Amino acid sequence: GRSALRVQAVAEAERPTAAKSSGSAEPVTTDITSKLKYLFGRNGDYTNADAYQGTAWSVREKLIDSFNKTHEHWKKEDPKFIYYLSAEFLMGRSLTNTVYNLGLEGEYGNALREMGYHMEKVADAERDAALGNGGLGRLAACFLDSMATLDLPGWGYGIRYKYGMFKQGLKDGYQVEMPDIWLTKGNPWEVRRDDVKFEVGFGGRVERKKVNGKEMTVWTPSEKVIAQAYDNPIPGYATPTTSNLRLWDAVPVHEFDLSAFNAGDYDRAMLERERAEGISAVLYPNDSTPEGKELRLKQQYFFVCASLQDVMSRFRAVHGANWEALPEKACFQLNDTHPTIAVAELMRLLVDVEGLEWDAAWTITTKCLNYTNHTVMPEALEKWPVKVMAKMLPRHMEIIEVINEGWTKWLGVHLKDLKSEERAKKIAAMSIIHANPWNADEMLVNMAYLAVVGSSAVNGVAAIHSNIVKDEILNDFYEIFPSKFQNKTNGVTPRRWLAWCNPELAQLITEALGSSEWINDTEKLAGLRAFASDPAFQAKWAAVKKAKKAKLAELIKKIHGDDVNQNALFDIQIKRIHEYKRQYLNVLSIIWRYKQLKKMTPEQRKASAVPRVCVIGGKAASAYDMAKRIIRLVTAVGEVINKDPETKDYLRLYFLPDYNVTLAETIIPAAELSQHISTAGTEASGTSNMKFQMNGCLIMGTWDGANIEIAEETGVENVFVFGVRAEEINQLRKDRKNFKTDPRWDELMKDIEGGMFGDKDYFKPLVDSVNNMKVGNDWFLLANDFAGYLAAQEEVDATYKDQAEWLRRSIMYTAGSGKFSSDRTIREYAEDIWHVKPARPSA
Ligand code: F55
Repeated sequence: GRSALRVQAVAEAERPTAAKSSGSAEPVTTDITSKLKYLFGRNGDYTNADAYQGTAWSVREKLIDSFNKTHEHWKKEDPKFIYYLSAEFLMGRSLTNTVYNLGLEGEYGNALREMGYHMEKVADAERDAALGNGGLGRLAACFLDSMATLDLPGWGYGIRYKYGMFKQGLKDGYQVEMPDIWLTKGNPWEVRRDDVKFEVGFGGRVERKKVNGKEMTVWTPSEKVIAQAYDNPIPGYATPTTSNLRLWDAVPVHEFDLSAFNAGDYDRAMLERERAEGISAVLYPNDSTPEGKELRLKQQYFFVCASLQDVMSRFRAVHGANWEALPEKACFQLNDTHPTIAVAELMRLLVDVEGLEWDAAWTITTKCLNYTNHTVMPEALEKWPVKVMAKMLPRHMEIIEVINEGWTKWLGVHLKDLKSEERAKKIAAMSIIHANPWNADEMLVNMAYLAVVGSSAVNGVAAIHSNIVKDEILNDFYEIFPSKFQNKTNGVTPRRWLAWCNPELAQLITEALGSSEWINDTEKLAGLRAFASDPAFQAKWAAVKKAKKAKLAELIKKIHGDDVNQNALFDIQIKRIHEYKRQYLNVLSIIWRYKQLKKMTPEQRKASAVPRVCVIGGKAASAYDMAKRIIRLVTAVGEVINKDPETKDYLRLYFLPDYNVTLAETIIPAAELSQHISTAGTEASGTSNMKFQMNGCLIMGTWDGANIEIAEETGVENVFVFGVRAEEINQLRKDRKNFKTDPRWDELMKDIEGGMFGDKDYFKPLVDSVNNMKVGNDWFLLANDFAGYLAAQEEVDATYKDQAEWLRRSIMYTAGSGKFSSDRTIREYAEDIWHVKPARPSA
């Protein structure tokens, strides 16, 4: 909106280095019109979607100018680079982010207005780049924004999925999945590099051969594909730096070898195309349990192999075959275990292709690689059957075997003081290759162990999580290499998640602090504490929240056709649907609230009830049956509550379908209370909690993940904390049989089982999963936290009745969010793990 532009006018005036907006519309309108004319054959009478295309293709050129300048500078300076290897980058939309990061909002805002369009509506025509599942993929996207903003020489490397995260629809209240066809109208934010492509092989055989008198290993793959590079420029904020996300598309080898394509080969060539393209066709939509499918391993190797070849070929162009110096010029961050095959691939490239000795190659490999763990759930740790790996990547399987032999041998020496039986046990427990605990005949490659052994540094993503990594998940390794283990608490970019998605709040903050420097120095937000109890400031703060709530209300109206009370407390839970995240517990508390309201007289309700609009959103993995039942429970409860004439003024529950980055940008600024209620010790960090905090949304949370650090920064007394602590979990799980459920809990179980929300049979497994000790055992301890949760909800109501107190807390949240900028996180990675330094091109 208009205010957004005003915030930026302030930001621009103070920005020392960013491209300055002249604000003059004329050259830009001409350019947009010309793009529409010559790229799309259009002449006037543009829709918003047209205006988007014209604007985006025009902005693209400024972006490429900045990209070229940056890369010329980096080529000249030859600094050390960080390469962020990730199977997922959940980028969302690019237009607004690019325009604002480049400081072009004046020019483009004016131009569009002159042409009769609104930037916001135009931007709304863009499709999300949804090349990720959830937190892990979005974290990678925030990291790229911060790396560029901090002028760090660094690229992301991943896969250009043709179909990203599925689109979620609702049919009769049940989730349905639809393909995400995001590339059909072209993608102005990418540049295909026809000169950057690498061969990637699979299968085949491995032989020992004498090459120039030297014994070498030669892998002859039975199948080959080409990895074709696409560059996605990443603009930093308030800097001339524009870095890069390089994504690989899989194409058949023969497309680049027309001589091999003769008439008789037509159908074989077409089949080969399909097989090749299949590799980068679709993102696996699982956010925790990895799918042990061959194609998934193929995707992982595909992008890792292409990325390493790419980095090595650039290194060689400058430094020749001086591979010992590679760690001084390149390091790689493995985003979870998904790219861990890099350990074996870097060894293969150095030993088999470059002819280095094994030990020299191992030193280089371990110096170059680092690993981030994102989960504590044992079932989420990737393990590939040796059989699958040996067939698809025979040489890599050999290399992993040799690594493991060396590793277990080293362990034997290192643990020489242990009794031989204990030593054998420990070595077996730490072996990278081990039997499947559920099937002794099957051998598995443990990718997390391979990542730890092959890396210099291993980190968790929040303080509590890093401690769990050290003390539980990878404890054996921690005891041997304590200094390898670090914490790097996650962060989110304050550009997308505050300044650009909530320009009204950004403007108010800038006015209060007297400058917009907080946008890349979020510790300055602490200055808001001085205004937390100021009634005049509170009133302005409240007005912004109200305006954002109105926008969300509009969206609810569009989707569900209902008008909601905009004075109600907006209570939000948006994240992937998972038993450990406990959306179910949220629903139970909503049902309980509903029942209490029903017991009251109209006068009582009017006198004491705090109206609430509850929103739940999130996708269930397509094969995650229990998660799909939870979605249906949400919609079923909503159907009953939302039309009950006795309660509908006081309580609503809406499931918002197709939760994604763009939807989050509307929902988060409007939220007053957000739910982060995972069983303690299960959510590695959470990152939406940080986005809500920045936007002045109060948090209802368990003592888990980054909630803990958020509470510490905000003041624990300002956060609604409930539930058992992580240290108690193991004992509580053991004592399950002795646990006495709350009578209110029993009542709710009977209600659902008895058909209060219909679909009795469908909900039965849900009830059993938390209620029947034999079936589900309530693994995530919903029953234990239930009473504490209800009590915390009452505290929420009482606090909301005191609007001055609520607003004070809200301001304190934003004021305390400085730590959770991904700029801080990236600075820590750069200093403690990567050892890369800023290199800023001149403006
Ligand atoms: C995706 C694919 C597989 Cl095979 C496994 C996991 C995922 C995935 O999406 N994980 C994920 O999002 N993990 C989350 O990472 C966030 C960033 O560190 C954390 O904040 C969050 O706690 C964690 O669940």
